[in-house]
Order: sequence, then C-alpha cells, then structure tokens
Amino acid sequence: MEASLQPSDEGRSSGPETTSMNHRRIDLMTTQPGKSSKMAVAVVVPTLNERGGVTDLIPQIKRVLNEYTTEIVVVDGNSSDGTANLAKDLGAHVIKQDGSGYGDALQLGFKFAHSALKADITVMIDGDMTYDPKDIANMIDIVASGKVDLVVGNRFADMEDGAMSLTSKWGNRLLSWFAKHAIGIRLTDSQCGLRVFRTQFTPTITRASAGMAYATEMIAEITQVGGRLMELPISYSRRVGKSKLRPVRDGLQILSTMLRLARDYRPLFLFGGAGVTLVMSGVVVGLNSFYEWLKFGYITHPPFVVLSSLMIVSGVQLLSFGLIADMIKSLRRDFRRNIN
Ligand SMILES: Nc1nc2c(ncn2[C@@H]2O[C@H](COP(=O)(O)OP(=O)(O)OP(=O)(O)O)[C@@H](O)[C@H]2O)c(=O)[nH]1
Ligand SMILES: [Mg+2]
Repeated sequence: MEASLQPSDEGRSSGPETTSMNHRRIDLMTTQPGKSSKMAVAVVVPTLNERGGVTDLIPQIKRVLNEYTTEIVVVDGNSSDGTANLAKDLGAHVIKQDGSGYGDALQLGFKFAHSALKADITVMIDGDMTYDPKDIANMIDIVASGKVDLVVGNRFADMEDGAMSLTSKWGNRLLSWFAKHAIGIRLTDSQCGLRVFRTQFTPTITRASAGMAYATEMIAEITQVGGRLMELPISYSRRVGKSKLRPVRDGLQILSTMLRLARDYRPLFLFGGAGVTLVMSGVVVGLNSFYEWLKFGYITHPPFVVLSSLMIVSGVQLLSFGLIADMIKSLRRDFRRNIN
C-alpha cells in the first residue's frame, strides 16, 4: 500500500481545553517530537446482545485504563437482552443504532468519539470478552508515541483453544493473504477487532460499509492517506454469548469488498494479474494446435485455436486496462497531493 497523502489534521483535538472530557489526564507524547500534550482516549464497543460480555468488559476497561482520560462508548444495535441499559448503568455513553451492522455501529461510535468527545486516541473492541482489555494500554502507548497511526492486534499470537473455529481460522488466514497481495495490507490478522488509532483519521474512515467488511476498509483507507500501520501480538479467548458472525456470507462480503479496494488502489495487480493469467492460459490452450500446424501443416481441432486467440486478445486488453487504470490512480494521487 502506498503512502501517498499526509493524514488530514481535520478534527484533531488541540488540547485539554477544547475537549468535553473532564477526567484526570496524563501526559503522553504527541506526534510533534519534544512536545507533550494531554491525550484523551475513547473506547468504542459495538454490541448486539452482549449483556454477558459487557458486564465484565466495561469495569475491566475502566480499571486498566485508569491512568488515562477514558470514555467508553457502547454502540448498541437494539439488543433485546438489556445490554444498552446495563452499559449505561456501568457508566458508558450509549448510542442506539438506527441501522444495523458491525461497520455501521463502529462508524457511529468513531464519529461520536471525534466530534462530541474530541478524543485524541480511539480504541475499538468487541463486547464479547474475546479481547483482553490489558492489551489496550500497550497499543495506546504505541500510538501516543507518534510513530504509528493505527495499531491492529494479532490474535494468532496467543489464542485460547476453541476461541476460533477451524473454518474461521482458515478464513481469516485466507482473507489476510488476499488483503496483503491485493491491497497491500501486510498483516497476519487483518480482521482483528481490537485496534487503536489516532482519532484525526475519523473523517477518512467514516464513509464505508455497514457490515463486517468495514474492518478491512478501515485499514485500507487509513494507509491510503499515509497512515502508518503496525501489528501487535495480543491474546484472544473464547467469546461470552452467541456469535453474530455469519462465516460464509460475511466472508464473501469481505472478499468482494477487497476486490473493490484492489480495483481502486491496486488496479494493475487486479487487472494486470487477470490479464497475464488469461494470456498464459490462452497460450497453453493453443499450444497443441500450434505444434500440429508446425509438424503436419494442418490443425485437428480449430475451435481450440479460436478459444486460444480469444483468451490471448482478452488478456492483453485486461493488461492494457490495468496499465491505464494504474496511470489514472497515479494522476488522482498527484492531484490530491497538490490539493493538500
Ligand atoms: N451495534 C451492533 N453491534 C454488532 C452488530 N453485529 C455485531 N455486533 C457486535 O460486534 C462485535 C463483533 O461481533 P462478533 O459476533 O463477536 O463477531 P466476531 O468477533 O467476528 O466473531 P466471534 O467473536 O468469533 O463470534 C460484537 O461485540 C457484536 O456484539 C450490529 O449489527 N450492531
Ligand atoms: Mg467477537
């Protein structure tokens, strides 16, 4: 993934006096070397019937982040088990989601953290107690150091037996492999739901998909505008309550989102790769006919020649399209760079 544009400073909190948070703050390094400022942290938790998880999660977050100025934002998808009221009683801000979907909930929470809370750092974490809140502090410190803009957890580093089904494990591996090659996201665990980022990126990541594919889009959008990415080993446990993931449907949706991102951000890889594959397949299909023509002067199966020619011509066209799309992408990037 190319780092083309500088991250926007829009919406960045300018200091404690401009924020509505009024808890105790600690000094953390800002992105400007040598200058320290007080930073506020917002933890966004999407929930859909996660009463069991939220019961422990909110007190634990408060405990492990007590050194920070922390606000917890629970975005509830109209749970029927009383999650919203419980979260409110435990001291979280509760936003009720009008629409539905994991991505939609996160984007609502991020907007609230950015506009209403004016947080400097935003954390996202599932409400099902699969992630250990103790991992958050490390991630915050890395972002606060100013060297990285987004830290993503790697669940494969320390996973409890049975925390992820075999299908999900392989599905996640496949999606991460595809994200690496098609979009340039170099992560072992591109779908991990525990992340910490600088809130100033919020406007860049809040016009995206409503579903589970948002996890990939969020990383792609941040890195596309020059955000620096890092992966950190974290622990991952069995969830409390029922899963909301629909492995096949969500997996296919994530794959199709990745294809769209590849079209926009890596057209040469997508169209060029498909073009080269088609040309090579066309050559293989036509090889026998070519041999016959050379050796005997006639061809026994003319349809193979037609098919081979069609494949080679289409492949060259796809490759050319990839080159043109790549040129347009570069021009667009230069144009945006000039505007900024
Ligand atoms: N507000 C809201 N939250 C959602 C929605 N769908 C899922 N969530 C929450 O998003 C988080 C992630 O969903 P999970 O079911 O844990 O999905 P997962 O982590 O991929 O899968 P498992 O943890 O293995 O079941 C959980 O806290 C869910 O409650 C939704 O439509 N709206
Ligand atoms: Mg989960």
